[in-house]
Amino acid sequence: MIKSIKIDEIKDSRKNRQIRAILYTNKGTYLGCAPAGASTGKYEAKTAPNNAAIKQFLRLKMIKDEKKLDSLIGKLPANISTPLSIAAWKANAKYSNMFPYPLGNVIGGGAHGGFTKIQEFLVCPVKAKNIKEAVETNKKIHKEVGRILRTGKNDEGAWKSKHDEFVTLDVLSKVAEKYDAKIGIDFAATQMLKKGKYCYSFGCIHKNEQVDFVKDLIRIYKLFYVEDPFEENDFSSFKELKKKTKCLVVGDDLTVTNPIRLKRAKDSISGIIIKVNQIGTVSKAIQTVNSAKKYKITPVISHRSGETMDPFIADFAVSMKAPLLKCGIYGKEREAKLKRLIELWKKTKNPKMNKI
Ligand code: 2PG
Ligand code: MG
Repeated sequence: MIKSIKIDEIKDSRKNRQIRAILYTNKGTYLGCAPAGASTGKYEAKTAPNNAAIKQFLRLKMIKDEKKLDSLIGKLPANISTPLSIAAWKANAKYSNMFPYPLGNVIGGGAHGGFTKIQEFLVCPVKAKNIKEAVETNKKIHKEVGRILRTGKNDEGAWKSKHDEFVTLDVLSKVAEKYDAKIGIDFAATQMLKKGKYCYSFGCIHKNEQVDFVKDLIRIYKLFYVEDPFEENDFSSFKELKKKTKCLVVGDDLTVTNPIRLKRAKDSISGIIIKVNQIGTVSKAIQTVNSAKKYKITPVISHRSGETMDPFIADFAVSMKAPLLKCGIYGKEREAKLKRLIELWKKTKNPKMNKI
């Protein structure tokens, strides 16, 4: 039972102010924080200025039962419903013994800062036997790539490459291979589209050429994962690519954790990004994860570019038996999630790495 709820503001990794909810219950105290995206999808749940969002919540009657909280806050702006919903979920969290592989952001660009127009170059330590080894492998890759690129880091603690996408992929694939890790890309393609062309740092290619171009990248760099390779309404190109490849074809801005958009995308994708603040509440995100599993689509629990110290996504990924947790590698907000995975592994009876 909820005794009281406190709402305040904290700064995220970009120093923007985000809402935090603190739930005092008879079982204990639970926190939830709102993260924030930079490359947000058009169909994500709407937010409101923090003050206005908090006011809307305060107008609701006092809520006593944390299990009922989600349904009452579902219509509030996502920047207030998300932290409340996360805090309430923690009060009743149930875990599995299946751990996700960390999908780590090594090099970045696009809306997160950097020269490449591709937003994220990711690695996944698919051969790691336990979570500690997995986290450490990603760290080693990040460090070694940094020594080669010799640049600064962006919003997600990923290196800003000063090379074009091809040279960047050459660098990453060499290092990843050394550590038996696979690589992936988040194009965040909506942000790349200019007058019917997808623009890379090496130049632009016509929209209609993108399926074949992505297919070539998958083959050349042995990619196991491509996220948002097409803009957020292009269900048919996703579908065409899915037919032509075994690589995970993942929707983010396309699907925005929304069960209705997922249903429309079920033949277009083989993986789906899950971000609670895209849909507003944990219960709706759980609904999307469960539908994805029904369609044999891999759920990928994900951070946002603006993150807080809340490790929630680590707990959520273990609870939902998600095979992948997409998170940065460097920076205290990212490391809080990775540390939490290791802590949970130690607490779990018979822990296992999930199958991708
Ligand atoms: C993404 C995310 C996280 P943002 O596109 O997948 O990396 O970015 O939070 O800016 O939407
Ligand atoms: Mg994305």
